[in-house]
Amino acid sequence: MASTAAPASTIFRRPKQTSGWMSWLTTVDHKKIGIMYGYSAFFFFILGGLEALILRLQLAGPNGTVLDANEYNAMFTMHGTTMIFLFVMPVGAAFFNYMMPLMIGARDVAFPRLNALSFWIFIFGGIFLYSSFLFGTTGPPAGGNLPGGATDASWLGSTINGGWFMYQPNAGPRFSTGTVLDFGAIGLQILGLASLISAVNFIATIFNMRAKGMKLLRMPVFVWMTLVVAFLLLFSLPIIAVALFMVTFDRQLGTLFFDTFQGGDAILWQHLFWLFGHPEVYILILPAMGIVSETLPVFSRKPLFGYPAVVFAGAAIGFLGFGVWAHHMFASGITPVAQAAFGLATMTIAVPTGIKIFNWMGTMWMGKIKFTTPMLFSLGFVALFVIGGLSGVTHSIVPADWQQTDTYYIVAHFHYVLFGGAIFGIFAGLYYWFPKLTGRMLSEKLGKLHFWLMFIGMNLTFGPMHWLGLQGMVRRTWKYPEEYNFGTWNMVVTVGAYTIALSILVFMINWVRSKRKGVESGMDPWDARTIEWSIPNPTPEWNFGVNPEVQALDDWWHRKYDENEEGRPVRKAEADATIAQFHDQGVNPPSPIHLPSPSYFPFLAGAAFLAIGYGVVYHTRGWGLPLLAFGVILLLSSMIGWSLEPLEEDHEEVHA
Ligand code: HEM
Ligand SMILES: [Cu+2]
Repeated sequence: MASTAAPASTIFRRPKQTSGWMSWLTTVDHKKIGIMYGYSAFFFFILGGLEALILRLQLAGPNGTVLDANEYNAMFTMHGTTMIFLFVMPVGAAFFNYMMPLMIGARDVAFPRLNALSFWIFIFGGIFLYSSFLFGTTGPPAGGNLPGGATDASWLGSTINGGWFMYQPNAGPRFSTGTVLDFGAIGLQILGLASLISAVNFIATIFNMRAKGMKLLRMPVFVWMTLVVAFLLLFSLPIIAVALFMVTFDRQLGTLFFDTFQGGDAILWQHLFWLFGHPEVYILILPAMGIVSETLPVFSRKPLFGYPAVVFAGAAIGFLGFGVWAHHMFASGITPVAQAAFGLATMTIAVPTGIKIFNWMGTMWMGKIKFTTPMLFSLGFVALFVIGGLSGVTHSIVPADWQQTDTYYIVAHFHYVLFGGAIFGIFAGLYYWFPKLTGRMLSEKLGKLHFWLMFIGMNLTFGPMHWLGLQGMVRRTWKYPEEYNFGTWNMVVTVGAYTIALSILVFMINWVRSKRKGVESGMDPWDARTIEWSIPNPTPEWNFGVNPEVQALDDWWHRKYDENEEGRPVRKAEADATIAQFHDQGVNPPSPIHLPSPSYFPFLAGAAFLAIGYGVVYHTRGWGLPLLAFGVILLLSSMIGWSLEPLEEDHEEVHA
């Protein structure tokens, strides 16, 4: 390491820490940001999970007394909101951040400081949402009481309670008079901004920063799915942003967009919400699809079957996903023609989804399957996602949907997709790429224990919900009477939920132990196909010692293997030497490498949103507007500081 000092300006010094907590606060390295995204998302996963466990305690038997109606509303709202916006989306961002640049052979994302900004906005948005537990109030609706006759909100009930869909006008100022839904609307707005920023960043990165030779159709499927998700975010988030502004205006400034008593339109909210909300579910599932498209070939020891079809199916799912939103509104009074059209459109999504599933099965067909933990989670993903997909098709049949909607059948469906799909995919990815973070392996023994507990628990939890729903157990209900005979299966469901919790505990123990004491992984522990495995583990600060050049899809595999006449892979004689050579280049870069300098400003700009958020909620209090002004000034001055920052300060150069 040597450094040359030649700052252009000295007014705005850039921080230089490369270790200690300040280095995390100021980092612009995509890997560190990815790790921070991952840990914070996991933290929220625990919170969302605890909320689910409380819900399931309440519903374990008839006439539960753990929660009152208001608290139940608050718990399921925060549970859903947390899982979607504070866990699955950010954990997706963690993978995109850490893996995507490595998989395209880049040193960082296109705009490293913007990347840090998006992370800090997410953190402060999450803090803002959760602070409603401390500051939120739920007053009685105009002319009524809190649900269930409660008169005052308890601590558990003092948070956002309008469902993650925040249906209007229920979640508007007329029926939700406290502040909790202000926290909801503004918190989601802040979180949406974070995702929008990273979407732009990832699109720019994928289009501009690929290694030489990495044509679009040589990109790993995971990178493709990152791209599709980024476009989905780019097109869907502005819609929810507008809708949330309308809610905030209704609540803060007295507009009447959604107040049906004075000419507002409740269905308009549903259109805007689901026009975002449906693409959102693909935002949640496509990263997992990308992950298993990487792991299935590696552990089947075969190339991905029908790579272009998988890629185009992913893009088609993204595209079609914008045309089906009103299938969430079959029971909301849209015309029969609209119902028929949206029902049909919804069924078409089964086609590209089916293509993907057949291609994954084709990949495994006649493969030499290795049942490692990431493979088990990938297989779990495929199996459970198929079940969730099939029950999804049943919703696209309008009369069936009328029967199922707002029952536990729906709850079963979307948890099969989101838990069985998204979360199993995410765990497949965590086990698969853990060596890239740490240079060690997660324990296979604990991993398999984790998998089986989670797989069994998941089916115990969400399987019986199908028949509970068909028997008429309604969704969003805080209790059910004895004579309905829902008790037995609900007890099974609750036992399942706690089994899942146990499995997560096993995972955490595994993670903490393996990080320090796990078996060292070497460079290419899975004998993988893609170029992120052509550099040492853990990933060096500079990613690639030498800018990679790619000659084929699955370039790394082709450097290690030839095919014989029968099309079977034959390991090249020089494969070990190739690996050693890449390892050496990765550890000892032959020429100096320039890395972007850290910055204080993303953190400061992100923090500004906390002040802005509270300023808006409390703008009628004496200190509200000054706080809002402070937030805006902090944001603007951070932006100015950011733009005047010297490009690099004492830039670090890495020499051989
Ligand atoms: C241990 C695992 C889980 C359990 C036991 C569980 C349980 C529940 C329960 C009981 C509800 C309330 C249903 C209702 O009253 O309408 C619910 C709602 C919901 N859950 Fe989960 N859940 C789990 C994991 C997840 C995950 C991983 C996600 C997403 C990635 C998720 C997303 C949602 C959503 C979006 C709602 C709807 C909330 C709303 O209507 O506002 N859940 N869950
Ligand atoms: Cu949908």
